This record gives sequence, C-alpha cells and structure tokens, in this order.
Amino acid sequence: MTVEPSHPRVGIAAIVIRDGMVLLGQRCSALGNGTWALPGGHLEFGESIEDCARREVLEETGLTIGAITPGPCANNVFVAEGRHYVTLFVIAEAHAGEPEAREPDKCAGWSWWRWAEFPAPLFPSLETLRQSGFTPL
Ligand code: 8DG
Ligand code: MG
Repeated sequence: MTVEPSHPRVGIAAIVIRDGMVLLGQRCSALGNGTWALPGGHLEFGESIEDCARREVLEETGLTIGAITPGPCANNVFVAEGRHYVTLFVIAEAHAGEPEAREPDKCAGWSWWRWAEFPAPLFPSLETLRQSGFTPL
C-alpha cells in the first residue's frame, strides 16, 4: 500500500437501515481487507456530507437513501498503513431495492445485520462507534 503524506482525511460512512437492520459489506480493499464495514468513502473537495453519503451508497450498493440524519464521528489512526481518518457517520433509511455489489473489487457483497449481532471483525471506525455505546435504532 502507498503511504501518503501524513494528514487526516474525512471518511463518510452511512448507517443504512431497513426493517431494523443495518447494511454491512466485507471489504476487499487494502485498508481493512476482510473487515465488515458500512458503505462509504472519501469526502471530496467541495462536497457536502449528505451528497457524499448519497453518492457513495449509490455507487457501492445501487440503493437510493431517504432523509439523512447526522450521526456521531470517530477518530482512527491506522498506524501500520500511515493513515488517519475522521469518520462522519450518517443515518438513513433505504426503503426499496436490493443492494448489489457494484464495486466487487472493493466489497464482495452486502447483507443486513442487527446492530447487536454484527459480525466480526468490524472495520476499526465502526468498531470504535460500537464501543462508544451508540445505537442508531
Ligand atoms: P473513494 O476513494 O472512491 O472516495 O472511496 P472508496 O473507494 O469507497 O474508499 P473506502 O476505502 O471505502 O472509504 C474511504 C476511506 O474512508 C476508507 O479508506 C477509510 C474511511 N472510512 C472510515 N470509516 C469508514 C467506514 O465505516 N466505511 C467506509 N466505507 N469507509 C470508512 O474511516
Ligand atoms: Mg467505499
């Protein structure tokens, strides 16, 4: 993995909810390979948090999310990879459609999980969120 100059970046992660379940995918990307994570990605220059969340969820899953509620944040340093992310979580419902793995090189597939029954290992930012005691439902 390329080690970039050291400055924190902003990651947007969407807690996509349907029928009391949350959408998770197992990452194939170099960072957090094999961990379970929320759909999300980098906040681009000039982009709003809502637009980024909507764009990333659509690009990665094909789902369109409804009204977006701001959630908590997490601060995670990936020492070995030389990365530092501030993750902004948002919460939204996805009323219709089945999630598809639209970026199979990054995520093998999506599935719905109860918050209390999440699989392991979680992507570090999501693990941090869970350990904070936050529950979105
Ligand atoms: P992009 O470069 O196309 O914008 O994004 P991506 O290809 O979807 O990258 P990503 O790795 O999915 O997300 C970008 C970074 O956001 C990721 O390397 C680490 C950070 N990030 C967190 N927390 C979370 C999270 O819970 N889910 C996702 N998907 N990314 C997160 O810090
Ligand atoms: Mg992503």
